[in-house]
Amino acid sequence: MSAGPADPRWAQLKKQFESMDGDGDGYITDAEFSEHFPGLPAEALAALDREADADGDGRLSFEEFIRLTATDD
Ligand SMILES: [Ca+2]
Ligand SMILES: [Ca+2]
Repeated sequence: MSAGPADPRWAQLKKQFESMDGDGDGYITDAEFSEHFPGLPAEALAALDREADADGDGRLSFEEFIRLTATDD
């Protein structure tokens, strides 16, 4: 599936993404992730990175974020 602006979850995800993107550059870095989820262990963060960072640039774009949170329903 692909989420887009027509998807009611899209606005919700966008809001969530922006709240995590501390410096507003459109990418979520490890540092921003751990700032948002202080209790998240480093290995969980690394696993998340491996799964979510599709282009391997070490940060999460909104597109990758959507892919990460997208479910098959
Ligand atoms: Ca950022
Ligand atoms: Ca990336």
